[in-house]
Amino acid sequence: MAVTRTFSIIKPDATRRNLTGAVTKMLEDAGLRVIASKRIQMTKEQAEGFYAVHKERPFFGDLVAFMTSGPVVVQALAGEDAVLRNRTIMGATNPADADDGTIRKTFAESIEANTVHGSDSDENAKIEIDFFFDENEIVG
Ligand code: RTP
Ligand code: MG
Repeated sequence: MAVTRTFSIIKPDATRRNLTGAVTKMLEDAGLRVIASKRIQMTKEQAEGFYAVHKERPFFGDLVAFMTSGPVVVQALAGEDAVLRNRTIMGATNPADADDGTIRKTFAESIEANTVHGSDSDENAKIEIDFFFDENEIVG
């Protein structure tokens, strides 16, 4: 299987509870390697741009408010089949539906404050990594 990249966000509910290390450890234990990482305060414009695909959804305004409510940690991750590997360790969007042992089952507070984002395809992983990182910030 090929080593690929994905993009992850440790969301404000996690940074607020000082879970950056605990979440990152679960990603690493799942076979993912952090190849870029930075803690940022997302602007409203960044959050609206990043989640533009959801702009007609009823939860869009709340999602943008949540994602700008505190710091986030954006990361590029590498590993075998990284997108699927990350989605598996993250668990379902709604923590009530997430499998035991997943990040969201362990830490998420609600369907919105669900601790992590992960890209849903290789194509979106590249778009999302490029949204937050220059290539020279990524060290594989
Ligand atoms: P993500 O994009 O963050 O990895 O999560 P996902 O694919 O599992 O979920 P998606 O459908 O893409 O939704 C993006 C984020 O929007 C929030 N959300 N809120 N209130 C709601 O019904 C609702 N539904 C989704 C969550 O923060 C979700 O991760
Ligand atoms: Mg999504």
